[in-house]
Amino acid sequence: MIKPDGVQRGLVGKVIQRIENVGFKVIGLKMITVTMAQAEEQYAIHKEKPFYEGLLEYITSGPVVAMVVEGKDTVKITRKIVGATNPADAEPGSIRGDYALEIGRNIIHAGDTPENAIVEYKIYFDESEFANYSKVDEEWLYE
Ligand code: IDP
Ligand code: MG
Repeated sequence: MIKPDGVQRGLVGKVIQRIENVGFKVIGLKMITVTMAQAEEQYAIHKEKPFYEGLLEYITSGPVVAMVVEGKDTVKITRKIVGATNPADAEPGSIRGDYALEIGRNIIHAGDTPENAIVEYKIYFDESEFANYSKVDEEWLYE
């Protein structure tokens, strides 16, 4: 999910480009404004954290771009492309390392396990919305 700061800062194209670059297949994509109920569901594990209220305010503060992608080791590789939670610890070359300065304005959200990714996409997508297609580069991406 490209968070409200990513949208406001005009980084939607750049972020999606990085996800596409490695070869992932985008199967779901939409601009939405996260409701408070959806935000509470997405960030339920952080309910007791001191930053929780601010996090809900941030993620609901403007439109976001929600995206579902498919590929090999998608969660592991996406987390590397995204970079560490705190941009100060994120490597140059990662999205957060290249475009963000603060942990509370870190541009992008990504599921941290395959199980959580599924739980999270269900907040925003019905599986019937996913595009079912093959990409022409697949035979050169996968051995
Ligand atoms: P992640 O986004 O890298 O998975 P999480 O630890 O799951 O990181 O935290 C969720 C989001 O909560 C972060 O992306 C960030 O926006 C926000 N957050 C995490 N820790 C802090 C903090 O200490 N202060 C402010 N916001 C935080
Ligand atoms: Mg997380």
